[in-house]
Amino acid sequence: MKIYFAGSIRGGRDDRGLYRELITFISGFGKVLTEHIGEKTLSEMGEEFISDKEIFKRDMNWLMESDLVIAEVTTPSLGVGYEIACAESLGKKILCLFRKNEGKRLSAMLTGNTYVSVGEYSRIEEAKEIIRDFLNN
Ligand code: 6IA
Repeated sequence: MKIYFAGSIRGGRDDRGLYRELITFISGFGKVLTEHIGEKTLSEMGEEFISDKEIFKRDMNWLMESDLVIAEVTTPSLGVGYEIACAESLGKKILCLFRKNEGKRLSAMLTGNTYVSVGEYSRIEEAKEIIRDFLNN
């Protein structure tokens, strides 16, 4: 199983540690194509050694190749929103994870979209449980 994990990069890197922990957990179920999303060294400015055109091309290829998409959407990111929309067009299964009780509300484009599964959680253990259920179905 090939899994595309999406998380904010230029939208803000506050949750990078959380992404990393989720990616490690998801790796127990299959190959995570986008392991770098949790990298500590990857800043909001992104990678300097690869052009944006190359990033876009590579990520779109990975998205097409993937079996399903898991996106952590608490930190709003245009790139993650774009990837979710593309994944829907490609007919991929999509799970969005959103941390509740932080005074934020998730976009209605996701909460109102019956194609997308949205899992709300407070603690990371709950997020893992949601992922486990999603992947076992
Ligand atoms: O708008 P954002 O930058 O927050 O969009 C984040 C999303 O777009 C992620 O889910 C990624 O899949 C994708 N993305 C955006 N920038 C990059 C990127 N920069 N690398 C890979 N995917 C990206 C360079 C990082 C480098 C370590 C290769």
